[in-house]
Amino acid sequence: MKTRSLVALAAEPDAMAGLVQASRPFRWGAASAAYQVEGSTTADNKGRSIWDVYLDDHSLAGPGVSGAVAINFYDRDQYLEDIALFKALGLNSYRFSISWPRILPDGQGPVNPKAIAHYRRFITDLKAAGIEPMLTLYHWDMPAQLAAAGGWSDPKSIDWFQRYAQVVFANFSDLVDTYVLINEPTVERATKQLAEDRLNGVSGDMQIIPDQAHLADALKTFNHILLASAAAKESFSRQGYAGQIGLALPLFPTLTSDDASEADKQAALLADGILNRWFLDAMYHGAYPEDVLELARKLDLDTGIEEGDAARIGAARFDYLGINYYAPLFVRRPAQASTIYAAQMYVPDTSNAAFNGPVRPDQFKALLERIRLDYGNPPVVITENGAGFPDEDQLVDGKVEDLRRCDYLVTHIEAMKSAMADGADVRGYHVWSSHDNLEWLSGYGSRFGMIHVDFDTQKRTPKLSFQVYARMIKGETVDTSACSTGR
Ligand code: IFM
Repeated sequence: MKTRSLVALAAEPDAMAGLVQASRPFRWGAASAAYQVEGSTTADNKGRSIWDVYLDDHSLAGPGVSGAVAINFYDRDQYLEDIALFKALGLNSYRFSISWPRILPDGQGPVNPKAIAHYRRFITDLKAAGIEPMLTLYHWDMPAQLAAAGGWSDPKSIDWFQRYAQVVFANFSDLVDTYVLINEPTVERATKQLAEDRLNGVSGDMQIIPDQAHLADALKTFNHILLASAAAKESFSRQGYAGQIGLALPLFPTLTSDDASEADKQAALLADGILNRWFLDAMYHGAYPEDVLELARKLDLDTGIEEGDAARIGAARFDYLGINYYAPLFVRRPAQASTIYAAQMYVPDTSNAAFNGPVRPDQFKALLERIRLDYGNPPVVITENGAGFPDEDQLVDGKVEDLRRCDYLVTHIEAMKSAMADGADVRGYHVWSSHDNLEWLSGYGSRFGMIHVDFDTQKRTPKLSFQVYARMIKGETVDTSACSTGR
């Protein structure tokens, strides 16, 4: 059966398999992040994060929109009910993040024993249900003091993060063997830029591709994040812990329209260099991409990058590549642009666009093929894949028929399997997200979950996508006809 061969394929030994437990079954999972689900933002001596500042102090997601309750996932009674749902769904993996300002309330020390105890109990509860933890150390909730001191733009962030990672490894290594160090550096940067723009009264949409004015800080930030990750991995290895360490990168196939000009194509290539190859080339080739470096030289950017930085990142040899895939990015050079470099993302007219872009499972397969062919076929875990659509997720007669999400999941899992059949070394897949939750600056209006949440009562209702994903995990052959109304 298809799914059995998928599992066998995923477990097949190869040159790098010593780094991943060859006997481990394929991870069928779902994902979430602390600030988006936990609530209880002042419980157990938690410190503040930049997101408490953005939403509670400045109402950047709208009046009254706050992470103070979210989906109440910090509450043990609540999360035990949720774990029971995960078990019913058939998950054997759950990716979640722990909150840096809970563990180290001021960002650097002292350690908060209540937070450690909370997460140890949560992980123990997950494992008791047969679900392996995939622990993310950082999913955007930078401690407020560190954010005020410059966050990832400050080279000291490398030491801040390394120290935090050491605390995490020391307190969880007996329970956890798979870590995601940092989630989506490029999207975090863009989201923070949007937040800062709103604070400064500048309107506009999120720009994932940094513009010329923000490029120096973007490249500096990405370099610090990669160095911080290398430093954490070095500590992990030095201390002799066993396990797998990676990052979750949001990778974006960059596309142009059929009638693209040379300038549009150049813009798309540079966007690919900045968003994708910047990370992949450093991690797998030990060098930053020459076209982006050349642009930085031409623009005389102060990136703070030093000789040997990319080599250190390559030498860290991360154990697996975490990929967050949602959609490709269409890129063009704006007609009016006067700067040397100008790359603008846009969403082409399509009836099939989700919140995060056009629905293109073919591009998911192409991305996995590219990783296999250009980067030596490293072990890959899909750390996020999923979708939300306007006007979906209506609760009617106790049911939520999220037909488009269901279709998205079926077609993307098929695309992944097809890439695996061609040899891509994919070891796991996590749907974003298990539940509807707090979508950052979009607040509670953009739902991504397989479990509907009534944000007033906290009532959970598994959606159609939950039922269909459960069937796929069981190994049933499912096609998109499962995603029709009234079954
Ligand atoms: O909700 C986010 C998540 O925090 C990071 N990846 C994309 C998701 C959906 O937009």
